[in-house]
Amino acid sequence: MAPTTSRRTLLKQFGMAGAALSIADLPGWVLPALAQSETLVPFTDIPATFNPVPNATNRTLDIRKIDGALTPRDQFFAIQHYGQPTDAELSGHKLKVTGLVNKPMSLTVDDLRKMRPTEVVAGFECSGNSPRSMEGLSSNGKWTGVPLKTVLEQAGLKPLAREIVFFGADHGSEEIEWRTQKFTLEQNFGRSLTRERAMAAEPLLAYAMNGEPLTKHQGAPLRLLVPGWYGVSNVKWLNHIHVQDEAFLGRFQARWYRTLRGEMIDGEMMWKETSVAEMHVKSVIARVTFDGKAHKVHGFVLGNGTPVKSVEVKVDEGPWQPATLDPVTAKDKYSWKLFTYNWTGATPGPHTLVSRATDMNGVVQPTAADLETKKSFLEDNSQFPRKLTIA
Ligand SMILES: Nc1nc2c(c(=O)[nH]1)N[C@H]1C(S)=C(S)[C@@H](COP(=O)(O)O)O[C@H]1N2
Ligand SMILES: [Mo]
Repeated sequence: MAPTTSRRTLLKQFGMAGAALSIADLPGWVLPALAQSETLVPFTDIPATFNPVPNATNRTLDIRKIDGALTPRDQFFAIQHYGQPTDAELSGHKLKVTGLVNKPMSLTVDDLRKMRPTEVVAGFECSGNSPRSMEGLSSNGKWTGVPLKTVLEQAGLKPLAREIVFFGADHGSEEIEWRTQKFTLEQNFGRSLTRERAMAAEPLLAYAMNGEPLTKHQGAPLRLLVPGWYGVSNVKWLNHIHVQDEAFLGRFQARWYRTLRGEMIDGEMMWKETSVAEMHVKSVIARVTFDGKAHKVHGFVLGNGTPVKSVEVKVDEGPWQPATLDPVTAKDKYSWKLFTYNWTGATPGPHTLVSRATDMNGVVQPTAADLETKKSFLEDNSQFPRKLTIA
């Protein structure tokens, strides 16, 4: 079966969407689509309090529902710090380009639609995604838009332009402390990219996902997409690009989205604070199914676009065993990569399953213990051991 064909679509076509399943262990969860003979083996590590509430402003993906490469738009995870902007704030939307440019601009999404479109399949996760959120602050979409570079070239960056700042229509009151002074000021959500990064081929001004206009959750009518980077760079409800010389030090650039970690340099521990940027390679076991004979482990890998060399699965204290990468997503640079592992000879009783990914540069997904010197919780790409019980 082509990995891009949704199993749900197939089930619908054959009128089998209502296959009988035991829902006893899944309070508050929508059931994933399964082939008629398959059952879902419930994880025993999902806290009773964990509930993704699919229609709230914030959304967590139920990763057990992943049944194809693209996350449907009503399931795509959603996070924002100031809530969604109001419809009034979005009406008459324009993208302004101001600052160190030869030609300041004001573009409608229709203006952008008239430019040559690009498509990219790109998955991302919030840098706060971790086992605590059952790794559900992650999704994968096919994005359509105009390369950021095209618009910046039309505006013409002046020689002094070094920092490109992106603002959303959403805003909030920020307390800014400076030594003994405190200010409360209204600010829009803002993130920046260096000139070099902004002028690279990948960043996209996206107006559609999975072939349909963005929904409000995804930042309609326009968002920035920086393939290979953590979610925070993908500014939603984008309405203003400001070009400047100095580094942008707004809250979501310079304060909230930083990671503090210790690094041994020349025999001494150095404490580094870095800005959240490219994703670190991570694999996650998303679901386990049973077809009456064998168990199958399904999962995904996210990363910065470096090809994935291998994914391995370990059962209890056994050896690492190779999993199979889905060949289509594996070749799609910024897509998440799907993998499966055939778990044969599962014995009755409780088990722990864990996966780890290794990229072509030899970077191996760390264990939680390996990340001990990472003090702040963002950018947690640790291996996620999953627990279940075989009947
Ligand atoms: N305008 C705006 N864009 C934003 C945010 C925000 O608060 N406001 N949150 C960011 C964060 S922290 C994440 S993880 C991603 C989530 O994108 P999604 O909601 O499409 O999944 O959006 C980013 N873009
Ligand atoms: Mo995020």
